[in-house]
Amino acid sequence: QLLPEPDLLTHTLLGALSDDCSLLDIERITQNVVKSHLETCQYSTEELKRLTFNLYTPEETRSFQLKSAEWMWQQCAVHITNAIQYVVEFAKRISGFMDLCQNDQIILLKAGCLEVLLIRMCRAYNSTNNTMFFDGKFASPQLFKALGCDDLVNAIFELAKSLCRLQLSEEEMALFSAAILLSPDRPWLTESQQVQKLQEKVYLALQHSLHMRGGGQEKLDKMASKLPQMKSICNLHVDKLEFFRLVHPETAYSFPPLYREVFG
Ligand code: CLR
Repeated sequence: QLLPEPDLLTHTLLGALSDDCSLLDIERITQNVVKSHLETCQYSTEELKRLTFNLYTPEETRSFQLKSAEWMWQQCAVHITNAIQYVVEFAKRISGFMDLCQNDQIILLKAGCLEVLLIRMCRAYNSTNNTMFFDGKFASPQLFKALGCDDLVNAIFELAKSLCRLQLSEEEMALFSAAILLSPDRPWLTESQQVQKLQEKVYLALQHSLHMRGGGQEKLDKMASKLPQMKSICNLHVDKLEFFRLVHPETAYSFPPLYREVFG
């Protein structure tokens, strides 16, 4: 065993960084990130809970399935764009993010916003009936059939299911989202050092938060183990979009500009 015990590692990390990241800093960061998350998460948990039994009927589901691929893609692109705007607002409210140069802000958002969306998605997912909140009601994966990308849709629902099993608190979700957004290894960053410093602090805050609730390191490992799944969904989405653009260039051209900019 080359690595020290997880607790020891946490301790060492906390110790090593204590100069520029005290417990007080960690608490401040946690509060800032959680507040930013709650202010920008689009739907409150109460709201989503209240709507749990608002399901698309089989008839409604069928009528979605009979729509054209163009129409369905357009709808989804609009909803995703709307959700991205909230992620941008989340990023802007994370202290330190706006101090980065604009170039880096854009790189981080372009590279990370879908991943953040995928984390947020588990709030909008109901694992008891495998449905997702979509345009006011809960939808099954079959509803998205017209898109012609069952593999992507199924992968998204699978991820939602497995993230749900982790039973992340809003605090854990918020810090996990911020840590992913602040990834210093995104290509073309100009000040990745500064991004890394921010990520380290958020990561410490996440570790601290998990530590407080017990079973910390194990949960952190489980969260980290979802990253490859998230990456492959992002890649699959880009592939599907590229193919769609080839077949329906005029529809793809009328997608919301922000969607085209982020994924184009
Ligand atoms: C994710 C959490 C956000 C709100 C939100 C908005 C749009 C939703 C998305 C959530 C979940 C996934 C979703 C998407 C619209 C279309 C997409 C339902 C709930 C489905 C899976 C279809 C994928 C389409 C591909 C073309 C990408 O706060």
